[in-house]
Amino acid sequence: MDATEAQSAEAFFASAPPLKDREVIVARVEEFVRRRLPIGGTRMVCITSGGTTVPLERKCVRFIDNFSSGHRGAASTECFLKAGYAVIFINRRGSAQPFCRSLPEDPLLTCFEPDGNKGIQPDPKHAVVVQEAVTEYHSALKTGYLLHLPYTTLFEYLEILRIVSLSSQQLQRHCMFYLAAAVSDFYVPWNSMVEHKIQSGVGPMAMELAQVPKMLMLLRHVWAPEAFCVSFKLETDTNILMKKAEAARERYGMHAVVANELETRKQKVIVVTSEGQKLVEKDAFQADVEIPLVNFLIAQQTSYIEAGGVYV
Ligand code: 9Z3
Repeated sequence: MDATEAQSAEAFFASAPPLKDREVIVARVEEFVRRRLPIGGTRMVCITSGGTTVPLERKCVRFIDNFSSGHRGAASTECFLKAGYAVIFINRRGSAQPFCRSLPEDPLLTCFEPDGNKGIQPDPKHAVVVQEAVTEYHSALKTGYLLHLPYTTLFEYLEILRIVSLSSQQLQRHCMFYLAAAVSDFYVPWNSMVEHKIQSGVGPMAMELAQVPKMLMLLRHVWAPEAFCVSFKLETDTNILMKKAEAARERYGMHAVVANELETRKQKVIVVTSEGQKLVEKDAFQADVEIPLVNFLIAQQTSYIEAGGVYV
């Protein structure tokens, strides 16, 4: 990567607002990574999920958002945990969570009912799914296999991703990055952002957005150069999807790029690796396309580890 790219990334972080609870997050990540040592035991994956927001005002009333329900990240977290991986789940506050995908939309209000004695009890209609979700989630937390780090803004997302990747360097090829979050390409730099709510009634408004530095490049080559890196490419125009995915793999040196089209993303994806393109589809017996996708990527990482890093 060239010096200008590294400089613009440094400038981004230097001007970003301070990350709330930074020390706590760093300590939790370091402890989580330490539990995976010595290398060769449990592998670790960092899954990003949901869409980042780009605030337009420091005291933020308005923001730009990127689409992602968080389903891909939540389902994949479940699959990696089942496969024995330790998972750092970086997700957008309020987006889908692992083990909760079969709960109704407002689980707290719908799954519980008054017991007639000033207390509450699970509604029998939902008792089984609630019990499964709570048991599986808490068991993953208690056994130290799941670390959940929520974000809202693009600034928080990139700060947390940098903390995790720098910390995970020591896991070398036994760490995977699975970057399913929908990350904004444009933003308003903090030092040029207005403090108060932008006023209306003054006619049309023009706003210039800066380009977000290419952090995938930094992650891959500087922050965690040995980790197995998987990024996602989302398009709505299928005619350009594969070209963009191939270009992303080459440009950023990703080990795999998962190409998906918005409308069919839950049924099929195409994974681009140095070996070519692989169609991964959900079959009639699988609940989610993430099951075959995660299995395929785990096998790819195994080859990467066994090849001693000579892979790309
Ligand atoms: C994806 O492509 C994800 O698969 C989806 C998942 C966001 C489509 P859902 O959360 O959807 O299950 O509703 N994520 C990456 C999207 C993205 O922003 N990629 C960037 C790009 O395409 C590269 S990092 O330029």
